[in-house]
Amino acid sequence: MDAAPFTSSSTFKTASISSSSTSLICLSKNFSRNHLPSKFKSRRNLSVRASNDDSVVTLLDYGAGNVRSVRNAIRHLGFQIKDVQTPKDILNARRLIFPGVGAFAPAMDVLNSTGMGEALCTYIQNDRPFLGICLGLQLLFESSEENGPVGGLGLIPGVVGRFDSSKGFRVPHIGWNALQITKDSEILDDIGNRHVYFVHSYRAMPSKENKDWISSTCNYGDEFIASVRKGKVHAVQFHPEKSGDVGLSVLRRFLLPKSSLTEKRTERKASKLAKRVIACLDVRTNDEGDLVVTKGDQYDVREHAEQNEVRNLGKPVELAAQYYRDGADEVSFLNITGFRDFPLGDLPMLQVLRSASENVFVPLTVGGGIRDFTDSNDRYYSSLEVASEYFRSGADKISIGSDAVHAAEEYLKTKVKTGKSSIEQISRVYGNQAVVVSIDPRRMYLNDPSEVEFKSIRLTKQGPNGEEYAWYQCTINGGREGRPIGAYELAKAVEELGAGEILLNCIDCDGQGKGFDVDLIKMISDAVSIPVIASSGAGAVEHFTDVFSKTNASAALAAGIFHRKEVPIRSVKEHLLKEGIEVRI
Ligand code: 1PR
Repeated sequence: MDAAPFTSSSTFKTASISSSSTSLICLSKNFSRNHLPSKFKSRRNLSVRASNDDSVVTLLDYGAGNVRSVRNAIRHLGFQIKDVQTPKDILNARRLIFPGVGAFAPAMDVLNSTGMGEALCTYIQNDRPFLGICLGLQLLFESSEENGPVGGLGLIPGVVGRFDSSKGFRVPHIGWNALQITKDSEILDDIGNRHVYFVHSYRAMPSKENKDWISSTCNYGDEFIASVRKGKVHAVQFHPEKSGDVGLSVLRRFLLPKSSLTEKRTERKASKLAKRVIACLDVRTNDEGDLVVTKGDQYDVREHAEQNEVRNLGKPVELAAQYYRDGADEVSFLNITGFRDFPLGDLPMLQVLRSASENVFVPLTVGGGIRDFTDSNDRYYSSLEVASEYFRSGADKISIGSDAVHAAEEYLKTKVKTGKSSIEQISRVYGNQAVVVSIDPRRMYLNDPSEVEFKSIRLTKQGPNGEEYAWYQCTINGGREGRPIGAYELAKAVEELGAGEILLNCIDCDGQGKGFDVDLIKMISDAVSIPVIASSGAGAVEHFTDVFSKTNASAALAAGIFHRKEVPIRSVKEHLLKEGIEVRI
């Protein structure tokens, strides 16, 4: 798994992707510099010849999706990129970065069918500078349980397995963790006790057979391998390109190994997963035709003055960069009129994403209008195509609103997973960690839970007429239409369909600044085993402590308080830390 698909942007146009995968065991358990498997010896005489240009980084992008952020990070550090076109480019690389994306089996298929796997093995065997990222680490192992068992490159002993969600840990593992550094790794020297960003459902485990490879581990239910290093060969399970400054320093240390960058690592105990603080930008075109960040009051984004204009709180790219600098753990863009406009026609929105991803090195989510669509020329676009364009433009995750409600209703009616819903299509290709479902529920008060067929809860604060219960009705089209499905039923259904995360809004609380709807967030975060992002209503730092201490939310998202500069992100995090809640600083 671990992000992104096989799209038309494939660098290796000739690679055929089949469902079967052949194992490419290139090195046995005893990795040695002089041993090359006979399978490869007989096929080609591969020799490694490094190119001389110091400013060039060779990138192995086998076309499985969004490596734009890796490209952006490399360029940001002042390097140029040479894309691998043939196996020879791998052998001739001066330094090679392999940001594995997509699922294990199709990745191995591409490596096998293009000869890239063989070249990779030779390159690594010759101790040439290599950095694998995420799946780029997992592929070095003998095999993976993902879509398998499937054979890997076999350089490192061990099997890549799935996290065990039965232990109460949410899978995918999404978010920021500190590492337990076990040996000098050069590239990790600046990390110390700072957090790095992970997003994966599969992981490799330490064993005595692979002990000499491991440079750091991380604890998430199990202790898993966070990075490996042998000689000049490095690989990390986390995403340096999405880990803010600390991640950029990992890349810089790989690209400039001799640089005398400061700060040596400090020992620390492995941390828990940090709670995330997310800045959200609701984006739409205003009446002058400019794309602006707006903010609703219970989803009403128009000023209540005579002109009735769309509230304009700033420019999307500038605000995203600002929030990144301020310490946001993620930035979300919601194209709030996407339900009526066709997002691929919304070129400014795609441009916003492209520009933002050049300077924002934490995860970017984009939502709005992700659904199947037929344009005025009768050209049909699948939701997968729409999402792919967002991914290519720099999104790490996409968020589905209205279409997820339709899919869940259909699924609950038929109990059949057709494989055709946007959630299923996109998660199948990009992995479920890339698919967020955004829920826009409205509180419906009840005197008695038996009044509705949907799950209701006893409220901590009674309704306006003394009601003690409520159910949460899902809406579509930006809260304009209520649907016959509750937030609880929707959350459970979309998890089954393959969503990897839930963004849980609440129309009643949106823009009110009176705190999150803790009752709702507790109900949903207890019901599913995927991460839940609490949203709507933040007005003070205490509201974040409240939601994290009373619910199982993995992240909290806010918009208005950040846009109006009422509470800086830093103050939120300092407060959480003071209250003993782990966050990334
Ligand atoms: O239905 O797939 O096209 O997706 C549309 C997306 O746009 C959905 O994610 C939906 O939540 C969002 N959306 C649609 N209309 C509005 C609106 O405000 N009129 N915004 C809207 C939803 C809610 C939050 C907001 C939090 C925090 N915005 O994202 O940022 O409530 O606000 P606060 O901290 O100020 O309280 P589709």
